[in-house]
Amino acid sequence: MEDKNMSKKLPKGFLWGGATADFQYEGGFNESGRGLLSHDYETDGSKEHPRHHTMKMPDGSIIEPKSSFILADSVPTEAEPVFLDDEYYPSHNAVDFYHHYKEDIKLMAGMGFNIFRFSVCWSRIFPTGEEAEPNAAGLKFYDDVINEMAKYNMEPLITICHDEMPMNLALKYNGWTSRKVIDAYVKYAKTLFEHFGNRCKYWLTFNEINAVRGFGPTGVRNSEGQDRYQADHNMFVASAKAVKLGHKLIPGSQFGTMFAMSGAYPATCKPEDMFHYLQEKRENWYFIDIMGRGYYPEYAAELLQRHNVKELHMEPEDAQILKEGQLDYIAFSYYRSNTTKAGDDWFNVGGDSNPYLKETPWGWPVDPLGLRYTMNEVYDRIQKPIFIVENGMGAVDKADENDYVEDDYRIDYLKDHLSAMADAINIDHVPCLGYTMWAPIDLVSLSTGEMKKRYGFVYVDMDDKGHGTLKRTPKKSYNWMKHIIETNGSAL
Ligand code: BGP
Repeated sequence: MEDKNMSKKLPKGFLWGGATADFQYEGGFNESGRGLLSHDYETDGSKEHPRHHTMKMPDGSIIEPKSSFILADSVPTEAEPVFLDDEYYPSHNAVDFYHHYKEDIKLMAGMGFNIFRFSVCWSRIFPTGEEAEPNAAGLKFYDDVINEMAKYNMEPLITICHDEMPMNLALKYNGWTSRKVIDAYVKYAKTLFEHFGNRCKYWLTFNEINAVRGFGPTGVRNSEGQDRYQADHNMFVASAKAVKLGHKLIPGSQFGTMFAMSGAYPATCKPEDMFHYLQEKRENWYFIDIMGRGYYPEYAAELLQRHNVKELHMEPEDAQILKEGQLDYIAFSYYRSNTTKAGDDWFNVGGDSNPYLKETPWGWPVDPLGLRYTMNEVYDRIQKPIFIVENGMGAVDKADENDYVEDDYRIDYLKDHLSAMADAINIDHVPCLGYTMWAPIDLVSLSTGEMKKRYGFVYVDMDDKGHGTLKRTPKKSYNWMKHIIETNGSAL
């Protein structure tokens, strides 16, 4: 479906960059007064390595749940988080952007990035989420980062909350189920607007809001059903309040929320599979519709009932808040597509494999045309510009003795996806602000908590247990991407 004759050159001003998340990249967990973060306890979700989450019970005993899902339900209110000396916590040091930011930003600038998406660590700014005043040392770190970027004319795209919260808010209020967390979030967002608004135009209120659940991201103990959807409602209100406030405080600011979008296909043309597919799509549209259009869609009643939600608690002013705090653009991550059929679980990421697609070593189907499809679908529905803020290929990179990686597979993946994106923009006329690839410098994988699943244009010498020199070495894809950006897509 790729149109080989059509130019891939992108419109003037297209934003090219990369994307990262604080707890996977930054490290510096005990620097600048950073408080405990939910992800300090939930860092590893692979089957072989259940998410790490140690808690001290009131009687002093230590609990270590066996899986993230059991985990979320079993966190007792009175428990205190503790760290065990002999355990490795990826969020603690990550790949140490905290001390390497100058070097990393220079490397990104070397590829020609004009934007860099990063998330601010909430507990670096408000260590418990409840302080009266922000932590000045935490703000300074991001000042330094943004000022360093400015030297290269690289603008920030700030994710206010990337699947995390100060641990205190999670334990004390059962995370996002409480409206107290809305207030804490809005105060935090306001601090960021007042402090960085003169240098930052593009903002994301949340990362992958449709996919986040579990104790780490939402701070909610039972992250399904009633509690989960209540938490989502509170996040919608928090986002809308932040958008309204941001527009007021920062003239010309542009707000999005990031949604996890996988292309989805019905496994067959059987009507039951097609209807299931419709319902499955609504699992995502629910979030995009509410935040992009500013109201709950009619189908929400059926969806909530299906998820055993009895009633969402809403304040009388919420409808107006949602209306006034609509997003300016729709940002999404796109890595893969899925198939779905009647009887599959909701959110059944994976489904049956698609015989028409190849898969990555992690079994993720590679589907560039699905990206073009998704861009069209989102724009047709919401009629607001798109921003692709995550896309990339996780692979086991084999570095030679000089730490050099020949990652032709990554080049192929990116070439095909960027070409599909260019076709959506140039042929289908989908307005798209930019593209930030996940993740320009190798960092800790979210789903495995390890280093072996790498995405970067730049190799980082670190292993799954945090050992290594942290030396940065550009891969083959680094120069390839540099050329694509230099030609604004023409070389695709
Ligand atoms: C997205 C997250 C990122 C990131 C990416 C890749 O869901 O927003 O934080 O990690 O997925 O996922 P993984 O590292 O599990 O391959």
